[in-house]
Amino acid sequence: MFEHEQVVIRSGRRSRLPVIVAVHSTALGPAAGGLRLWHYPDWRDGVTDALRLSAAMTAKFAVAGLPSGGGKTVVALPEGTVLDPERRRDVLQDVADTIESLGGTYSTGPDVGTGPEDMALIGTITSHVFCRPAHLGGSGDSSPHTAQGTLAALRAVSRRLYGTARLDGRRLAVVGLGRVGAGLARLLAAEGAALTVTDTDPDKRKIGDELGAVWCSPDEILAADVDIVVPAALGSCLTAHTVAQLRCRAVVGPANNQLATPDVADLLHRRGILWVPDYVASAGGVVHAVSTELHHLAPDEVRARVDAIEHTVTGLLDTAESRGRTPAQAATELARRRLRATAGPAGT
Ligand code: PPY
Repeated sequence: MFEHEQVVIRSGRRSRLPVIVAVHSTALGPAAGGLRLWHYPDWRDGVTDALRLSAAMTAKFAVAGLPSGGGKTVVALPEGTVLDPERRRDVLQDVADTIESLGGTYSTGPDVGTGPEDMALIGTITSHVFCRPAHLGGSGDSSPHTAQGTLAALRAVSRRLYGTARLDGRRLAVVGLGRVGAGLARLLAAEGAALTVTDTDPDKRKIGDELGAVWCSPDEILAADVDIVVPAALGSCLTAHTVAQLRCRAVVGPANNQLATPDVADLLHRRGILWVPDYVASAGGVVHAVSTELHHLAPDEVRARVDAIEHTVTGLLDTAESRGRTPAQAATELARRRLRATAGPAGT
């Protein structure tokens, strides 16, 4: 079933690359979601990614209790493409034109492959952009806040499984040391967690060493003997095959689209492994951006909203337990309920 409100696929005027903007829903408010600038075997794979990621943004905002809708932009780069600065600027301007043409229905932000400087450039063409650097009036890099929100989710899970929200001495495996993963690993190390880490980029081993973490190869880390696995790399790491290998009690992390297919949530449940939906654990970044830039909250109020992810997760785990559901089902039902409670797309 096609459930998106609008999907725009355009060949960029300057770059001639496919710019894909998927607006999944504006039922709760104007849509937001980052710009993913990434390689795909075929541009159609970029469309599939945009469709899934934008739907997850709708659920992310609904469960976080924010009045925004879900969208995402993907620029599908052919495999092996390296963008020089000039071409990168062309791509970003093409994206900005497309967003501007949507007239505020959708605002973009950072995602895999983009950051605050890219948002600054987009901001020269359209005002519908989050996370520009602070000196330009934006809320800056969202990744520390995504990491903070994931920490809040981990506390809720720790309390449920071990009776304490403290993570010192807890064994965690962080899969991926990009901006969010490395930030989260630092927060966890500072708290005294025993870390195992990995990344597909061997240079990231330095970060692990700095934190006193055990390095593990990417294809072995999911089977590591740890308490909690924390996916923080590109999506779809949870498959029937990898779930069978897990030795942990929970999987909680900031990576988007962790499940290869939705039924993998049931496999995790049947193995007695607690999985917090990615769109719940990863909400800290958008919560920070939207609360700061749209709702103009003070920094301590914004921080309280990010930390409230702990209560959201606790609530979902309670509901799941009392109704005999998985946390994934409890989250889907909460999102549906909040979306049903509205009249329809914004402005109708
Ligand atoms: C996400 O949370 O998946 C994002 O897309 C990041 C983001 C951050 C801030 C505004 C919009 C999107």
